[in-house]
Amino acid sequence: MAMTAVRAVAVGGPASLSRFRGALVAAVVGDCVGGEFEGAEEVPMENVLQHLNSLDDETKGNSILDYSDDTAMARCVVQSLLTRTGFDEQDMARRFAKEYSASPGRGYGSGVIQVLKKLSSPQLSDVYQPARDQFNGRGSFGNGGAMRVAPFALAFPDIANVKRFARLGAMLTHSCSLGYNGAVLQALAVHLSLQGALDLPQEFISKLINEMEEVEGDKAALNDARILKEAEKPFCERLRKVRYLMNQSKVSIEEVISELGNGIAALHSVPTAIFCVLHCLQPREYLPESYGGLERTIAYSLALGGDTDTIACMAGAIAGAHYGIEAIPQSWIKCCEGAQDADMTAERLYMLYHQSSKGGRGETGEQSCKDKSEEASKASNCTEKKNGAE
Ligand code: R7I
Ligand code: MG
Repeated sequence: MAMTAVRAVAVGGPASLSRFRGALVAAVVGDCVGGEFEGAEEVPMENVLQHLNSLDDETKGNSILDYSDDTAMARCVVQSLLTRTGFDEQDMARRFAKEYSASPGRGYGSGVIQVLKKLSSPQLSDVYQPARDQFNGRGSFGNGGAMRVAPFALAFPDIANVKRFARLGAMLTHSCSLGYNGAVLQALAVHLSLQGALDLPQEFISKLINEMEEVEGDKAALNDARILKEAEKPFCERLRKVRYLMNQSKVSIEEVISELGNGIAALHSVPTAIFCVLHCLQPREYLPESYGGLERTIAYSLALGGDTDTIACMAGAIAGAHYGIEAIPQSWIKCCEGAQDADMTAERLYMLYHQSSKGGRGETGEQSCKDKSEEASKASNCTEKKNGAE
């Protein structure tokens, strides 16, 4: 009880600046420190702790852990949202393409590279088309839309806008509902965490399930789930598993991997990241007592192996919005490329968010929302048609 009160003072109330900074910076830190174990099948906790301890080692000088495509694309999202004071698909697509051609070696998924190359063509009229062409016209179900989505939750105070723009932003590269709905789920988790919803974990997971019931109820999602032989409303199914696992007193890493996954599909990583945060709200005997919740979350995400940088990045964004910037060790921030930059841009997102929650967004922003709403239904119709034809 007393510990919660202390934390609440440090992090401030709902949507405090500390939470914005925490979300953006912890996402970068998760990406950078997670790179060490990406693709590993088994990661002993001992190795994770050794890696994290080495970040405190001043004798290593200025050695920096590079960020990967997760952060490279999230930075484009932030810059686009700030420059356009809202969502502008042309601008965001252009930034993704430009970033890829300037720095192609960031570990992009093999499929998405084709999309990014096509997005750089000046002849392209529909920026959603390259993503729709992926995987024989079904679109990618990878977690690339979800890994970069946190800034949407930090730009739009209204939950309907968070869902709408998270989906559209993801569809620029991931047009399969199992890809873009993963992004919607991740954005919802950051949105709720920013409001302080993780103070009541049972309600937090129930809210996510309720929201996703509606999100996954559309024709495109039901159709994709059927074609890909997944459960009806697959993210809801996974979130129920998260709820089951979070209520167990002991859960093995093997069980988490086999129930939730640790792979590059959004379905096998977004619910996993959410579980990492929920599981690490309490101290765990296999993690140092000196660790706070954010450090526990990052360490635990790494110990799952698989797509460690992206799972730690997504878990970091949710946990950072809960614990705030003060919970991230300075030594970790210093070691991660782009973490200090993220801290500075977080304040600008905070201002954009609070400006629009007061209704202060100008004409262009309002108009832009209406246009994007129309674009959303157009994009969703296309997906429905495409799937119907298969
Ligand atoms: O989703 P994406 O941007 O990146 C996924 C992960 C992230 O962790 C990145 O950081 C990177 O490390 O990889 O990349 P995509 O290329 O869209 O999807 C990733 C991979 O998922 C593809 O290369 C495919 O192997 C697989 N995949 C699919 N396979 C078959 N059918 C995605 N969608 C499909 C599909 O529909
Ligand atoms: Mg990754």
